[in-house]
Amino acid sequence: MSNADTVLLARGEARFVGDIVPPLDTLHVALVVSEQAHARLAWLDVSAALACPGVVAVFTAADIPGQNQIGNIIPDEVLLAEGEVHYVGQAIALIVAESAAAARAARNSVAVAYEPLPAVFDARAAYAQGELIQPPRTFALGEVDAAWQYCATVVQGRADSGAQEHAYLETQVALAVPREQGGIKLWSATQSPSGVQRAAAGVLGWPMHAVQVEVPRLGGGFGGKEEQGALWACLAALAAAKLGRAVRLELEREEDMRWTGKRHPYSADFKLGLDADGRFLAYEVRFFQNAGATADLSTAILERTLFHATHSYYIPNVRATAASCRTHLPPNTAFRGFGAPQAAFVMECAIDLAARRLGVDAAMLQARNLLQDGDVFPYGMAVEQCRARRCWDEAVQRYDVAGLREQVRRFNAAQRWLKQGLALMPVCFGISFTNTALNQAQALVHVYGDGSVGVSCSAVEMGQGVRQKMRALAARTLGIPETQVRVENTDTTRTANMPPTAASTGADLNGQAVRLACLHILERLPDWSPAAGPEGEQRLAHWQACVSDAWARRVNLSAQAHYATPGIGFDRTREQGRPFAYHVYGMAVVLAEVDGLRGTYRFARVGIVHDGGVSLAPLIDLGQVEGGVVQGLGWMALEEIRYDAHGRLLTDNLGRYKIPDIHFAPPIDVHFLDPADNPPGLLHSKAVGEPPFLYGIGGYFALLDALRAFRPEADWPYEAPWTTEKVFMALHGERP
Ligand code: MTE
Ligand code: LUZ
Ligand code: MOS
Repeated sequence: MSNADTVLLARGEARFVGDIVPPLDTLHVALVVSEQAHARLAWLDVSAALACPGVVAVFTAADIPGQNQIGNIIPDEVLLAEGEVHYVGQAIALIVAESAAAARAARNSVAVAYEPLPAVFDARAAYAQGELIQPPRTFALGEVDAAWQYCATVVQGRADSGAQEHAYLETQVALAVPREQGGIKLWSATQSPSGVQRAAAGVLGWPMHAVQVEVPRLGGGFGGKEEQGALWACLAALAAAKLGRAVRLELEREEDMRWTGKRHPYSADFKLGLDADGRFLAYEVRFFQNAGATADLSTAILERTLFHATHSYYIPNVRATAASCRTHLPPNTAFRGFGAPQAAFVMECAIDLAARRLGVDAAMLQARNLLQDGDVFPYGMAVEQCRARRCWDEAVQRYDVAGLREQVRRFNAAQRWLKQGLALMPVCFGISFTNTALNQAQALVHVYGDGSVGVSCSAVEMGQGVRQKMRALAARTLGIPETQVRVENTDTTRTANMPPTAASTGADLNGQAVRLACLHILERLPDWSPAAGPEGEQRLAHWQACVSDAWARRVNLSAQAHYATPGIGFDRTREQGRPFAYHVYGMAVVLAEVDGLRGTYRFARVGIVHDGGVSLAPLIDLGQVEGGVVQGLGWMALEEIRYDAHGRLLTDNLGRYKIPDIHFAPPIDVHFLDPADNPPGLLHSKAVGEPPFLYGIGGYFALLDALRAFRPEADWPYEAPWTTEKVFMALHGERP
């Protein structure tokens, strides 16, 4: 089954927010942002900007009619700076003009005077100063302090992973158009239409019903528009509401890179204890998360880090502590994996260090400690339907890991300047929003008089194929051809109180709701059987007859449905519960090759066995796995975010910040586990969006393995990413 959306995208026919033709009198905006990471705003004068040609208005915090607040989980984020600024790029004033060029030209006419305040950019430094977003949290299992004495080996170390730019193709964008009776319609590139609706209503001091949000589709989100679409939509809404004219706001690439948050960098201290057989007995880990200047989603991300602290392994005695540290960087935010990759990276570093100490293969320790049914996660949930071992065994066999190892050994013995390295990377990822309340979705299905069907739901299409999945699912449930089904844009007037499309739950939650709505309609069509009856053209004619007959009998041909994931919940006072509906498992084999003279490298091959359940759309899921791995490899290898000493982003374009391209992407073989039922999933499917990102972590260790072939004695710090510069210095710089 192909993805109808892909055809639209390939032909350039897909319509994004930027493709909406705005009203003739639409105004454009430019932002005045902070040039300082932390400062008191001593003086702000916009009068000269107001006098610039084409400028219609300049708005500051004082002009906000409702609340100057868009923080969602914690109300600590102002829309426009008031009194102080907390990061370079924070919005201070909004210039509204007849053209984007006129608005931008007026930017330098806004006078801002800063009184600098001390700034901190490092998570551990912020922690030392007590700058926390919330008190640290701890997940614990067993008796970790008592367990060390029973360990035959104990290793301790530190692991650091870096930030990551979302690099969605479509930058942040919004269009706000005033409606009659007051009110406003927003087209927003957001993963969270209801979140944008709530934030804009708050800023304007209006009830939510006065703000309609429509999302046509996103040119990629990857988490970067889960929370951070709101700021731009609210700014556009503010100007439109104040002026009674349409307002469009679109960031340029460098603005987007400088002003929006990234994946959270983490620093961690770990301690892992093993018995004489290589079984993990005790694990202690402390995470320092660099949250940036405001909470954003940091606390939720920190929570997912804790849930994935032990990753794919069973450890009977665990203490995992995590602190979300407030720094003067743009607020870091959701990014595919949502804190879990950062946790898994630390666990794998601990295993690598233990393997090195013991002189064994890391794979031996990984395999020995894999999760299995009957184990328990540190948060109290039992391991059920565990596929860790099956994925591991199938991958080891399918990709002939023993043969590969021998091949690498021979290659490395024969080559002087090229060395290969191999790593195995299991994956275990919990599915459901860890904030239980978010695990709900709505659908609205209309069967029109001619038998064609319109489906609306809470899911936002961002390239992950959820629209095609919903279309196929509705067609299959109703027993009609896909061509009869259209999936509408996500819109707050059609489905309300939506969670963001995130946590890989989009297809799961919305598919359940769409299916329920379709089933409601089927109940009212007694003459129609979705599974039986005539085939071909006759079948469609029969469907159409049933529909028009039902209409004549005054039967309701529309249905609304709501789905809430059953059986989940988490008690934050005890840090125990069952937060996830199920887990996704998998296993990757990653082969890397390093050029020791240049420090360059390539990933030669990736083989994956993925536990995808019974797929709703195999081609889409394949694309999700491939895309996820490449994005993960980029995070671990190429992509390095750098700020200068004043908190200004240096890597602010795609020349200075290197993301994976088609030349970087290795050949990837993906095998979906089969059979693979999944009772808690929609028609036995499994969520697929985020888990494959974690396979990319294998890239870090494959490179490390290759580097050790050059310098077996070296102990490099566990610091991702392995950029070419770092690889070069590791081989030719000072000995660590
Ligand atoms: N795939 C594409 N092409 N574009 C995206 O923005 N986002 C990822 C993943 N795959 C993304 C993507 C992230 S972070 C999530 S949470 C899921 O898709 C969201 O979609 P789903 O819940 O429907 O899987
Ligand atoms: N968003 C969120 C998420 O609010 N809660 C989550 O658990 C989550 N997980 C992954 C991605 N986004
Ligand atoms: Mo994805 S990080 O849940 O948007």
